[in-house]
Amino acid sequence: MPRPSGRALRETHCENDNVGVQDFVLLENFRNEDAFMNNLKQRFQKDIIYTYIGNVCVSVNPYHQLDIYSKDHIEMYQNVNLYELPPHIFAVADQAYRSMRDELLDQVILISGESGAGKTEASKKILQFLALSSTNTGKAGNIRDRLLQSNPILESFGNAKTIRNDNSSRFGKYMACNFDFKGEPLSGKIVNYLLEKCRVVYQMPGERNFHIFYMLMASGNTALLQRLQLDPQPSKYRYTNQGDAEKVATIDDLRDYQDLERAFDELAFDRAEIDELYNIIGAIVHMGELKFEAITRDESRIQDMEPVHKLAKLLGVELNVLSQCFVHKTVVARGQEIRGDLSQEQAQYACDALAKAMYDRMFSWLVERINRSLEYNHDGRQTVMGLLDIYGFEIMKTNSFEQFCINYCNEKLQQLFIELTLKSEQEEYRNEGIEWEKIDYFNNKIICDMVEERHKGIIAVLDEECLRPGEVSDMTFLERLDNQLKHHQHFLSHKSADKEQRKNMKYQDFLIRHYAGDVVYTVTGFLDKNNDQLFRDLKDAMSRSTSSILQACFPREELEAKRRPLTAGTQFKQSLNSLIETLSTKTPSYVRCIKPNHNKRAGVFDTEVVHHQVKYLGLMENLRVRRAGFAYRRPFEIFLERYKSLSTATWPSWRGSAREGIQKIMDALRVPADAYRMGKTKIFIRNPKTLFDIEDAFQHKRHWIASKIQASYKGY
Ligand code: AOV
Ligand code: MG
Repeated sequence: MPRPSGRALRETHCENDNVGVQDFVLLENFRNEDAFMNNLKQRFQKDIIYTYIGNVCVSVNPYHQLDIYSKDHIEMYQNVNLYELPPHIFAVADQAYRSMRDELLDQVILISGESGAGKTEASKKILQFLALSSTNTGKAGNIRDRLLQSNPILESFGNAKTIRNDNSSRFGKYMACNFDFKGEPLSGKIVNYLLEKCRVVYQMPGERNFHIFYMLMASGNTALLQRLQLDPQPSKYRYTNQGDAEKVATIDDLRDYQDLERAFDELAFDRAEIDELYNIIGAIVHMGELKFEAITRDESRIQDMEPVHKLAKLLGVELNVLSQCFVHKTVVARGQEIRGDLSQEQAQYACDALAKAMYDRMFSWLVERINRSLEYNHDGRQTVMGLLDIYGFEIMKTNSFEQFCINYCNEKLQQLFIELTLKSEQEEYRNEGIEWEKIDYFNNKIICDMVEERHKGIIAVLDEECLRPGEVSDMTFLERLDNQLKHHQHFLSHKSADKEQRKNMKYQDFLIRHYAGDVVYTVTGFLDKNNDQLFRDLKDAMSRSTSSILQACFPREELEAKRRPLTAGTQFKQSLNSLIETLSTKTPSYVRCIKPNHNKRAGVFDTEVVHHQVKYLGLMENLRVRRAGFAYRRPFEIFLERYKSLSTATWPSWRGSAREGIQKIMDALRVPADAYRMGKTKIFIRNPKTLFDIEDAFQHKRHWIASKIQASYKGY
C-alpha cells in the first residue's frame, strides 16, 4: 500500500504541533536558556513531549498514556525524514534503522536522563518500532518476539520500586540486535552492568526489593508458595519489608507474574530452570530470617535452625554444610586450610553478603540464559542496532560507592558524546572540504581521568587501599585520596575544603565536581563494597548445590583460583571501557529524557527541576554546537531526487551532475549563498529554517502538480 504523502500526514498529524518550535535550532534566541525552557514547557503543556536538537531527541515524561504509539503511528513514521513529521522517538528509531539497513552502518541509540525520566519506556518504544519494521514470521519473527519478551524477565528481576520511580531499573543494560541485509532481526545479545545488589538485603523507607519477590508472593500459586514455604505476605520478611511499601498502587504484582511466566515460555526456558530460579528467590527470603547468637565474643551459632532446613531444601545443599558455612571462615594460606570462627556480627554480615552475591550472580546467569535464547547461527552480512538504557546521573541524600560508579559511568558517556558529536562533525567537515568553525565546550576528560587513571585515579587508590596489608579503613582511603588529589580542580575533601564548602560536608566526605554538578560522596563502605569478598565457606557450600544454576554461579574453579578476583571498581571500569569501545564504532543517535517533576505527576512542569536536567544533560551546549555549523546535510543525489521539481531546469529531467542540479534549485528558490555550502558529496545547510522552507515549497509544488494531473484527467 502506498504511503500517504508527507503533506497529508503533516496536515492530519501536525495540526497539534504548531506549539513553539519542533527543533530548538529554530529558536531565534538559541543562546537564551529561558527561551529554551519556554519552548519545552509550552509543548509539554500541550502533551507534545518530543522536541529535537538537530538529530538529538529531547523527551519529557508525560506521566500519563498518550495515543502516539499505535501501530498506525509506527507505520506513519516509517521511511520518513526527521523533519517531515512532528518529532517522535519513532522517527529517531526509523532514521537509525534505515541508516543501518541501507547504508550498512552499525547504529547505537543512547538513551540518557535521570531516574524516572523515561529511559526504559523509550527503549521499549524503540524495540516495538523495530519489531514492526521487520515483518518476517520465520526465524526472524521468532527472534523478534523473543527480543520483546526479554523485557518482562529483565524487569522482574532487575527493577524495583524506588522513591523516584515505581519501576526503576537497578542495572545498566546494553542490548544489541543483529540484522541481516534485508533488515530482518537475526539475533540479540544483552550486556548487563552493575546490579544494585545491596537492595536485596536493605531497602530505604518507601522502597521495595526487586519486583520478583513480591510477584512470587502475589502469584496465588499455592503449590509454588508451598514448595518455597513462603507466606504470601511480604511484610512478614526482613528482606521484603524494610521499606514499608509492599503494596504499590501502580504495580499489579499478580499480572506481572503472569506476564513473566509467558515471557519465560516465549524464550523457551525449561520448567526445571524456572523452578530453580524461584527456589533461589525463596531461599534468599529465608536467608533474611537467619539469626545468630554469640557464643563468645568471636564465636556464634545459628539461633533457630528452622530457616536453615528450608534453605537446605531449596538450595539443594546438605544441611550440615549449610549450618557450618554461616558461622565459620576458612582461609587458605600456603596450601593449608585454616578454619576460624565468625562473631555474631560477622556471621550476620556474611549471611547478607551471600544473599547479595547469590542474587547478583543469578541475575547475570539469567542474562546469559536469555542471550542463549536470542542466539542464532547465521552467515552473511550483518549489521547491529544497539540500545543503551543505563542509570542516569544520581545525587542522593547520601551518596556511596554505587552512586560513585553510576556517576562515573555518566561521565564516560558524556565524554563519548563529546567525542562522537564533535569528532564526527569535524571529520565530516574535513572530508567534505568545508571550513570548520571552532566551538568552545567543556571537555570532561579531566574528570574521567581523575577517576580511572592508572596508579593515580580514585579507583586505583581505592584498589591499593583494599590490598594494602595492615590497618586499612575507609578513612585511611580518604586520607590517601586527599594526598593524591588535594590540588585537583575537580576534587575536594572535608580536609581540603574551605569553611563555606565544608558546610555541606561531613568529616568522612569527599566531593567530585562532575560535569553535571557537585556530588558529595561518603566514604563509609567504599572499601568493603570494592573488595566485594565472600567468605570461602559460603562459596564452597553453594558450589556443592544440586541446582545447576547455583553450580554455574559458584564454579569450583573460583575456589581453586590462585589470583585474587578483581575488585568491584576495577571490574566496573573494565566493563565500562569495553562498552565505550563498542559504542564508539557505531553511528550514534541520542534520546535525552527529562522528568518534569519529582512527584510522578502528569501535567506538572517544575521549572527548577527541568532546568537542572537541561543543564546536566548539556543541552544548551549541544544546541550551540549544532547551531555553530551547518545544522543539516544531505547527500547530493538524495536531495536532488526529492526537490528536483522545484526548478524548471531540473524538472522533469536533469542530465547534469547532482551538484549542479542542486545549484539550479537553490538559485531558483533564491536561497542566499551564505545559507548553504556544497561539499564534495553533500549539501550543507546552515539554518534548518532554510530546509523547512525548501520542504514547504516542495509540498506546495507537489499539491499543485497533483491537482494539475487530476484536472487533466477530468478534461480527458
Ligand atoms: P527510567 O528508566 O528513566 O528511570 P522509566 O522509563 O521507567 O524511567 O519511566 C518511569 C515511569 O514514567 C514509567 O513507569 C511510566 O509510568 C512513565 N513514563 C515514562 N515515559 C513515558 C511515556 N512516554 N508515556 C507515558 N508514561 C511514561 V531509572 O530506570 O529509575 O533511571 O533507574
Ligand atoms: Mg529504567
